[in-house]
Amino acid sequence: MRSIFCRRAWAPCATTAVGLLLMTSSASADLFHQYGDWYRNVTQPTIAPGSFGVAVAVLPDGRLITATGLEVLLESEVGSNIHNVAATIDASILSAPVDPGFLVVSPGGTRIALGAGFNKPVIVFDAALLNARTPATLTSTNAAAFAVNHFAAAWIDEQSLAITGGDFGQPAFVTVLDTTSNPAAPENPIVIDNIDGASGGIAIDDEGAIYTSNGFDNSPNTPGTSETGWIKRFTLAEWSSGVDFENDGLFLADLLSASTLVFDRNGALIVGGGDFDAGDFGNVAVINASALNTIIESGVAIDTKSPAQVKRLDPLGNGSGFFGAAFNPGTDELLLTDFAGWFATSGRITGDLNGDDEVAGDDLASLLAIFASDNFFADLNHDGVVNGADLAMLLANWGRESK
Ligand SMILES: [Ca+2]
Ligand SMILES: [Ca+2]
Ligand SMILES: [Ca+2]
Ligand SMILES: [Ca+2]
Repeated sequence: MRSIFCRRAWAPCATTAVGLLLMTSSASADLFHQYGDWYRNVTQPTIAPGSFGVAVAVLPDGRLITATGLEVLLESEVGSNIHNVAATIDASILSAPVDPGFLVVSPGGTRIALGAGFNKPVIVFDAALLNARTPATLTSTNAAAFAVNHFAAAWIDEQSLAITGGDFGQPAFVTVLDTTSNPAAPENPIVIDNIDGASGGIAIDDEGAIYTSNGFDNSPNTPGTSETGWIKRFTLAEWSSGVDFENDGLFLADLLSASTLVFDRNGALIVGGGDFDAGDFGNVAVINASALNTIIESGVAIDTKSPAQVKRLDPLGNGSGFFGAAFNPGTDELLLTDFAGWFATSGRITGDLNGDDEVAGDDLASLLAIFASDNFFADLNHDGVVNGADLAMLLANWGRESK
């Protein structure tokens, strides 16, 4: 797939606009309604010495990929919670462990970008290199290391990576990195400038619009300037010609710190982070797709206090935590990450094994065909075995369709 915009001019290329694959919302039911019904624990790899944590992303098939230390790990199968080393970073491109910053997979699943963290590079490589039997060694011949400022990132297509960055106390910005450009001279122009705070999260919708936030307000006492957790949307036409965060774009909501932004397959926007000064933390916020569409198309403000528009997910159940988030396109789950633990909550109704939004005969046949196995999709209570307890859960929801 080629880039969605013309090089140099930042004008949309009509002939390549079909390349956008992100969050194509089907006519299917809304995952939003099921999130938070219950949570399962997800095992994270051990944090490697020298790293502050583990970065995580999800492959299109639902397996987690993670990064810590100088390694990239791959989950052995969907939901296995077993993470095996699938690539190691050679000292020629990175000598100290990743912080890490971020890990993101391109919409087509072919490319991976690993933000190594403060004063470290963004490392880009082909997903096909990941191999748990014979882990790849990432070098300058099979990977590209770009010395670019970064906090969070989102792929626009298989080539272009939108990145939030900035320096402490200075206005943050968004750049778009051409990952095929020369690492010695990266093509990485600023497209959104003058964010009055630290870098926040970033996400791209199916129209190529960029969503980003003020991650930590630089000037909380200056009226008229953006505040921690302000999320704004910039259309493709707007950011392609360069915009100013404070003066341009569409204000969507003030939620948490929005230091994570990610879409699910229905177009709901998942918001992570925390705004401690405002007492807004300890959960992940999910903005329903219809509330988003309404403000974009009609200008009607999002009511962040309405649970029908913005759902708050608190997997720890105690109002604490500072969460990151990812959407799993293979399982329709949200992955919620905090230092205290990782959790997943499903957008599917219990018993809908194939994700077609209803519990019916095909689901029952699937469950019976893999009875006594440890199949992730049929192990509805996640106790490691498919048995009568799971069958009972499926039958309890028989005939149910998601909303
Ligand atoms: Ca401000
Ligand atoms: Ca706020
Ligand atoms: Ca089904
Ligand atoms: Ca079970």
